Order: sequence, then structure tokens, then C-alpha cells
Amino acid sequence: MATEQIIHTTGRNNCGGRCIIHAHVRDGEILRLTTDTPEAAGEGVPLCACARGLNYHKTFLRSDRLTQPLLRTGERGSGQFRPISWAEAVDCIASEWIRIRDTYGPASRYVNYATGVSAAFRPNQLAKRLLALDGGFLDYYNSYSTPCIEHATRLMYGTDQTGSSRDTWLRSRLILLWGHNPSETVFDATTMFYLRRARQQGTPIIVIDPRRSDTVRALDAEWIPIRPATDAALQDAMAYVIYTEGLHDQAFLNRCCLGFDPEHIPSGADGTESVVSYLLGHSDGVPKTPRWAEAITGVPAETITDLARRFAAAKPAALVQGYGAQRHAYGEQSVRGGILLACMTGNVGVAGGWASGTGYVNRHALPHMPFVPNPVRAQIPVYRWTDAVDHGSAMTALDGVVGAERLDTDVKMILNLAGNCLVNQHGDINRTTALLRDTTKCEFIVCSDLFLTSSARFADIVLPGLSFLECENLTMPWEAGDFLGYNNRVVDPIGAGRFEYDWLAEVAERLGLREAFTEGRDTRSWLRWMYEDLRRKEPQLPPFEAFRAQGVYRYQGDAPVVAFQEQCADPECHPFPTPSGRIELYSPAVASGRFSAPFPPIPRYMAPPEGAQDPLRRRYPLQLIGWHTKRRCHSTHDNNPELERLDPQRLWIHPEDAAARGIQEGDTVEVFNDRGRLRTVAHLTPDICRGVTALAQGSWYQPDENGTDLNGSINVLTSLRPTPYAHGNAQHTNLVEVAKQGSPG
Ligand SMILES: Nc1nc2c(c(=O)[nH]1)N[C@H]1C(S)=C(S)[C@@H](COP(=O)(O)OP(=O)(O)OC[C@H]3O[C@@H](n4cnc5c(=O)[nH]c(N)nc54)[C@H](O)[C@@H]3O)O[C@H]1N2
Ligand SMILES: Nc1nc2c(c(=O)[nH]1)N[C@H]1C(S)=C(S)[C@@H](COP(=O)(O)OP(=O)(O)OC[C@H]3O[C@@H](n4cnc5c(=O)[nH]c(N)nc54)[C@H](O)[C@@H]3O)O[C@H]1N2
Ligand SMILES: [Mo]
Repeated sequence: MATEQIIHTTGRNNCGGRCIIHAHVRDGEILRLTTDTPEAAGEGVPLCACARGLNYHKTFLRSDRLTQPLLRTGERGSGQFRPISWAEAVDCIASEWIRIRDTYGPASRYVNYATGVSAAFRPNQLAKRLLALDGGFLDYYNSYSTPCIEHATRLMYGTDQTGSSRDTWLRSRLILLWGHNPSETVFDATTMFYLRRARQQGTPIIVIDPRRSDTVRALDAEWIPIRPATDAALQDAMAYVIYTEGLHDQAFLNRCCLGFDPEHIPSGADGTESVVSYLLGHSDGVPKTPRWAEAITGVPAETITDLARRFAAAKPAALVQGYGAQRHAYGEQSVRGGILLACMTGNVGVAGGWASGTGYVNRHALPHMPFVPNPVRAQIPVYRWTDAVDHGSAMTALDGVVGAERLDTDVKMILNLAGNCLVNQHGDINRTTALLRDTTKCEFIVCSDLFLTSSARFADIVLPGLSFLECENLTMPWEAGDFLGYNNRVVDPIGAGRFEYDWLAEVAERLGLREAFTEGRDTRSWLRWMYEDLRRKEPQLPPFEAFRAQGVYRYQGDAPVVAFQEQCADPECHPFPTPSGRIELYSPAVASGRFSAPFPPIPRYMAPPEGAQDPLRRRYPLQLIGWHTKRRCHSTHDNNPELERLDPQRLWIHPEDAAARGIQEGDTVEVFNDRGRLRTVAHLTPDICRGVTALAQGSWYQPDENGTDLNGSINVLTSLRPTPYAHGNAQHTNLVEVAKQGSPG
């Protein structure tokens, strides 16, 4: 019998982890996957895989894998295809590519957001490279992850590098995790490592979330339940308590911030718009007291007062934001409110404090391909790609178009490579699929994936890709992970699957661009090229072959980082990179800007559409949020039944809301609003606020003949309404009704 061999590799889907995987292989078969250990990590943070990581082979090496290229034969979306050869597929792609370019112009071509291969050599980026060489394409800005938190952070600090290294939490006296569930939604290896340590040494941790999340349990934390999309009201009331009780750091606000009180409002602006005037009610007659906020948030006034006092008194204290509270209508405002509280308590620029906002810290450069400029300058916000298909040529700056006054064409070709945002992960699936079904709108769609996903079903050509176990790549963790990984090939490719680079090179050949596209390199030589390029900036990296054999490199000897130390100490000599050089609590740019919905110059609560206070609640009384479950990475792993046990797909509903509807634990229920309807199982739990329901995002869309989704796929209920400033996705802001299956409704 052949001996067991261990191949070192790392994950590359879009969970922040990018964990270390040791594949135990014999005779070309994977026996099992193991992962990092504290012993192997030595002084460093262990990069351990979770249940998903240890089940990768059971997700990816399955019999439902796509094995050959497919050409659509039925209506678009019908799922009817016939197998074709790679040569036919490449010919068809090249001829449609040229036809659409020559008929509608290069800007009619679009590469969809896709994170299935979140590595340095990335299918969607490679497609953009080829399109840029061929006259250009319509690009996007933003992500589905962080549009509001990034825009709001940059608005106030002028940069998104607001993070300190996570080891500084060991100096915090109090940690607030705001809309953040890192025990389940993995951001990186370091976050939970340091939160656990902080907790072990006795630091109180408070989680603010509509659900009692895994993080509350894992860290034995306090839980403050809050109605979704009302965070800014809680923040306003905390700010009110801190200010009226004199607990704020006036010296810091005077030195570093713009617009806290009427004295620090820029000249020419209306003094009644300062933060203090708003909090005290000078502008609208409503003081933002804890009682006022209780009615909106559902958090008792006493709890709010107590939280404000504790946060202001514990110096230093860290208010750490996840992305859950910003994936909402007016999601920008919950971010700005968190930053305001960090400033008011002087926790910026302090080890153990936290500037709030994005919290990014990039200590090391990332590997990347050479940059090819895109001749098309216009860009759209990513969440508005469906608008660009429907009526692109009517879109202007008011719709978030940048780089041009307006678009000059609709989108006519979409390449959707290693992603499920064409259907499953985008909002309002019923509207999106109706649009995609119309072949006079978007004329040509190519999808490359491992499975016939709901997105792939809407393609004209479906191509079989290769999973990370079958090909090589360079992997980077999210910002705070401080390591570089390598995908080593573990098993042979399945069927006729190919890595996207190889067929894109053949399309390039048909366009007369092979040499320009490949620069004569194959995948391995590009990976080596990127690595050597990086090594010039990061000389501590080992030689390529040694790195490849290890599968991972952990950076050594990094000093702790504290964001904004210099700026806070002396903002005259070290201004913040904002127009005023100060932290802009009040934004002159916003005050003079134009937005598609009201957007105020200061952090403050705005009642959002489909929020807790929307009169639409008379018809759809329950708020519905999604979250990122441990059971999946977005939609990836949904077809792996072994992981279903970890967190079965079901609707969280409060027992009182369930009783009012005659619903019991385990009942099949229908969840619906004007956009769609889905079926799932009810889970009655006091671990969610009354009036609120929750359903993990990412379940595979499986409609019946009436269009009711049978698999609990939340995006049949979500809206495409963009947020006012970032034009971001508010996929957690929804109003719905729930009924027991079979009951009227
Ligand atoms: N297991 C797993 N980990 C992942 C991913 C995954 O798919 N699976 N995806 C990765 C990616 S790409 C991303 S962008 C991140 C996502 O990271 P996040 O966006 O932070 O994750 P979410 O689960 O959407 O939200 C975090 C928490 O916010 C809560 N929340 C929702 N609405 C509100 C609100 O209005 N107010 C407050 N205070 N809390 C609210 C949710 O209940 C949830 O517990 O996770 C990454 N990590
Ligand atoms: N309602 C709601 N919707 C959301 C979110 C939410 O919180 N709520 N979160 C949003 C966020 S933060 C994000 S980042 C997006 C993520 O959305 P996507 O980027 O679409 O992520 P996945 O759903 O994981 O889709 C990845 C696809 O790539 C495929 N794949 C995996 N590995 C490979 C490979 O090696 N090669 C190829 N060719 N294919 C591969 C998988 O089968 C899967 O179909 O979803 C967004 N959608
Ligand atoms: Mo994301």
C-alpha cells in the first residue's frame, strides 16, 4: 500500500480565515484534512480551520460537480443545457465578446462581483485584465461586504486604515462588539484569539445584536438586544448621556474634531447642525434622551444610561464594529455614531481604545498582478449592476456613477466567474431573475463555477472550474491575519474542469491578445512572479520553493500598531487626511452634497425604509435580518449535508411572535413580503428580540413552480434599494410577515 503523504495548503473562499489545511493523501485520494495547532504556531497565532475547513473535500469533491462546458438550450434560467467541447465554448465566448464590443462599445461589458476564489490569481480579476487590454469594460466600486462602513469611515477619518493590531485589546478595560459576531463570522485568525485572551484576563465584553449570537456564548459576554437598523438611536442616546453628564473628553474634541458643538462648526455652516445641538434637541425640539431611544431601539432607558456611563468611564475602551449593523438602509449612520462615541470618550489614538469604523490594519503588502489601466473610466456601485442592465444609459452621479457624468450604454455581457452574486447573493431575486430572463437586455452571460448554482442556471455558457484542492494559488488573509498562504494542488482535476486563466488565454488568442494577456507565463510562473515581486517589498519572505512546500509563511516580529497616535497628539503637524485635517463629525461635503435620499451632515438616527418605525409594519409587522452562519461561507457548502447539522437552515422567531401566529417549534412556515415568498422551518427562541426574525444568508435558491423558494433563501425577500451615501446593499433591512404553511396569508 502506498504511504500517506501530507500536502500543505490553505483555503481561498471568502471567509476571513484562509486557514491552514494539511491534506492527508494516499493513492490520489484525500483521507482527511487536519489543520494548524498551537504547537506548530509557536509564538504566532494559530490559523486553525473550523468545521467548514475540515470538510472542504466533502464540499468540493462531490458527484454533483460540473464536469464539462454547457451551452444553454432552453429559455434562460430554465436549467436546460447541452454539453459542448472547450473549443466550442471558447469560440462562442470570443465571437459574442467581439460582437457585443463592436455593437454596443466596450463599456457594455461587465465582470460580476465574485469571491469564490479570493486569492491573488483571481478569475474575475483576470477577466478584467483581458477586457482592459481589449478596449475596456464597465467596472464597479464597493463590495457586498463593507460599502457603508468604508464610506462612512473615510468620510470621518479620511482613510479606512483605522485599525490597531488586535493585541492592543489586551489593554482595553471594556470591549463593545457592535453588530459583530466573530465567533461565527470569521474575519481572521487573530480577532477571536485576542478577544478570548482579553476575556480570560477579566475584561468585560458587551455584544450589541438583535440576536444572542454565538459570540455572546463563546466569550461569556453580556448581550444587549436591539431592534435592527436602530443602532444610531442607541448611539445618539449614549452620546446624550455622556455629554449631559460631562463624561466627554472636551479637550480631544476641541483638538481633533470638526463640528462637535456650535463653536467648532466650520464658518458659514448652520450652528444648529452641530452634534451637541442635535443631541440637546436645539434643531428639532427633541432631546435624544435614553427614554426617546428606548421607544425606537427596544433597549430599556436604564440599560442605555448604564452602558453610556460604563463606556465613558472605562479608559481605555474599544467600540469594535462588525459589518452587520451597516448592511442596512442608512447603514452609514450606525458607523458614524460608533466613531462619534469613540471620539467623545477620547479612545482614538490610544492603545486599548479603538477608533471604530472599518478597523483595517495592513501591516504587509499583498501580492498582485501588474496593473492594466481600464480605458473605460465610468464605474457603478456594485449593488446597482442590475440597474445598469435594466437602464444603464439613464444612470448618472445621483445613482452613484463615478468617473463619468453618466453611462453611455446598458450592460450587455456579464462574466460571472467563481461567484453566486448573479442570483443567489444579490438582492430581490425575483426582480433580478426577471431581468436576466429577458435576453434582449443582457445578451450574453458566462458563468464559471464548480456546481450548477442558481447563478449558473442563468448563464448562456456554463464552464466547469477547479476547486482549491485541484490547482495552485497565492492566498492572503483579511488584513489582520499577518500571513501569506499557498494553495498546493492536492488531487487531480475533476472531469474537464479548468482554471479560468487557461480558457481566458484561449479567448485572448482569438482576440489577438494572447501575448499581452499572458506575458508568456502559465499559472505557476505568474504565482512565482507575484511572489518574487512581493519579496522585493517583504524581504523576510523565504525563497519561493521553500514557501510553496510549507504552504504558509507567518510574518515575524511585527510591532503593535495603534491607529492615529501621531494625529491625535498633534493634529496641526499631523492632520487627519480629511479636507479639514480634523475628524469630521460634521461633514461640510455632505452638507453641500446631493443625495437620492435625505442624508445629514452629522451622525444621527434616521428612521429607514422598512425599519422598526416604518408604517409598512401594519402589513408586514416583523423585521427580518440575515447573518453569516458558521455552516456556510455565503452560499458555498450549502450542498454539503454534513455541515447542515452544524446550523440547520431555519427562521429564528420569538416565542411570543410565534404564538400570535399559532406557530410551534419545527413547523414549516412561509415568510413573505411584496417581493417574494420562501418556505423554511420555524425555530422559536428568546435569543432574538420580539418583532424580529432572522434567517442565515446563503442558502441555495430553489423555487417551486409558483416561485416560492423552498430552501430558505433570504434574497427572495431582500430589496435592491441602495443606501443613500454609499449606494450600498441594505440586505439586512426587510419587513415581512410569517405564517404557518397552509394557513391563510
Ligand atoms: N462563517 C462565515 N464567516 C464569514 C463569512 C461567511 O459567509 N461565513 N463571510 C465573510 C464575509 S465576506 C463577510 S463580509 C463577513 C460578514 O461579517 P458581518 O457583516 O459582520 O456578519 P453578519 O453576520 O452579517 O452580521 C454580524 C452580526 O450583526 C448582527 N446584526 C444584524 N443586523 C444588525 C443591526 O441592525 N444592529 C446590530 N447591532 N447588529 C446587527 C447579526 O445578527 C450578526 O450577528 O463575514 C466573513 N466571515
Ligand atoms: N441577503 C444577503 N445577501 C448577501 C449577504 C448578506 O449578508 N445577506 N452577504 C453578502 C456578502 S458580504 C458577500 S461577500 C457576498 C458573497 O457572495 P459570492 O461572492 O457569490 O460568494 P459565494 O456565495 O461563496 O459564491 C462563490 C461561488 O464560487 C464557487 N466556487 C468556490 N470555489 C471555487 C473555485 O475554486 N473555482 C470556481 N470557479 N468557483 C468556486 C462556489 O461554488 C460559489 O457558487 O454575498 C452577499 N450577499
Ligand atoms: Mo463579504
